[in-house]
Amino acid sequence: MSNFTLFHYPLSPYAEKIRLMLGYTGFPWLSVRVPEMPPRKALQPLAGNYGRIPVGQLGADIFCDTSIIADEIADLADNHQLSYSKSDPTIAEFSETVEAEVFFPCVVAGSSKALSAKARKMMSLWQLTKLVVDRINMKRHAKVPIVGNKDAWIQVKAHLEKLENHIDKAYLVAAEPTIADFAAYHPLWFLRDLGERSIVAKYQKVNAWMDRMKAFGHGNEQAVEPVEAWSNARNAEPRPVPAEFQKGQYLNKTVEITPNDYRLVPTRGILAGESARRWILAREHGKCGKVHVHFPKSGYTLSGV
Ligand SMILES: N[C@@H](CCC(=O)N[C@@H](CS)C(=O)NCC(=O)O)C(=O)O
Repeated sequence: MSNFTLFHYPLSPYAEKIRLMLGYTGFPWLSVRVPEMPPRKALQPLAGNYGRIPVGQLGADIFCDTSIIADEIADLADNHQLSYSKSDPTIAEFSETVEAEVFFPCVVAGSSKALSAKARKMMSLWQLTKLVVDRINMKRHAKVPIVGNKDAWIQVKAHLEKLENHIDKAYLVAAEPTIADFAAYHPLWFLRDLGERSIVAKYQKVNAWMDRMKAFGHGNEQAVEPVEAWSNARNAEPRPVPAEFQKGQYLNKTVEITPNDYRLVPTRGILAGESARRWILAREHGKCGKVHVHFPKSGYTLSGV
């Protein structure tokens, strides 16, 4: 049993990408529910100030960003088609594009009355107001353009048309799901299933593919409190860092890693290793002991302190 743990909240599309991968691969997982916005007390001991969701955990190794979490799940499931680093490069590239080009347009277009009603059932009016203010601030400080309502709809429509013309198999690139399916699914899930926007139903192949994806569900999920996740970290050692990761001018030095696009909050630690695709930060906290926090290089910047 892997004790894979996911820190997430129900309305998060990127978390849905990973929940669905866990449903598809079928191994049991531990679920820590976190608030919809920082501060997230469950995560601070493990991942410092990293401000995005989801975050994954295996023992004393913590994984930030779904590109890294997906690679870990692919390894656990021994299914390279689910990995960004081990699947065919054209699949990995397609996955990154299909997700990046439509995530914010779907979030903007999916923000409907139906979504507000769902959010209202999970949050008080005060929390909901705080969430709206938080997201306005997040967008204001973002370094990527976030589309307005009119452009969002234009881009969503163009995307749905492109996808409808693309689909000629059960899944986007093969008869079995690959990482491309999970990357493409979650923004549309926000639009169709959370926002209840009817536009997706007009694209029959896309709609049927989404139904096939949705049917994987979330698998064998067990809710746990943060203390259990912290104690799992405390009772484990970080995985050994491979010798080929132990290089570079910042090795063993204090550094910060910051997303390049939004939630530009740095995570500080000592660089324990780096590969072509990831950085590993060593951090320590009384609640969880020593942990290694893994970040992708793509989309993040490392700086010396
Ligand atoms: N590149 C990141 C993006 C993650 C992301 O944007 N997550 C959203 C939720 S779906 C987020 O963190 N929003 C701000 C928040 O929840 O505080 C990944 O792949 O994990």
